[in-house]
Amino acid sequence: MKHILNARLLRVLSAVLALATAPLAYAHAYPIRQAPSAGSTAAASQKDVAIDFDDELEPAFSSISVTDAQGKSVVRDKAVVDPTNAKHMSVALNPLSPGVYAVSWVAVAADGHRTQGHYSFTVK
Ligand SMILES: [Cu+2]
Repeated sequence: MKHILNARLLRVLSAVLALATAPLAYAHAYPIRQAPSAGSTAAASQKDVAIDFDDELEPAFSSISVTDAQGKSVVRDKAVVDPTNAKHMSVALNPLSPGVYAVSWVAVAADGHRTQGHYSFTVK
């Protein structure tokens, strides 16, 4: 009888633990604002792609790549995490010609968790 009670107690304890640690899973960094935004039309004068995240980023492991329809990179330099706002990452662009551009980002949050995503925008 005693071992059955212990098994039940263990199950309850592990359920409580799972609930208690669940919020940590949401500490990953996700974009809250993208400029240009997904599916939008940008001007050829667009100078950069900038993304604001809901959590601070680890600059060494976070990145943004931007490629044209042929898959050719159009970034001027590596993406930079703002030293005064670790939730903001941007990358400077070469002059753009009309076409569809793909943005691909990787964000490593301060807790070491990695998120990634991609979207496209159009230059008229
Ligand atoms: Cu996390």
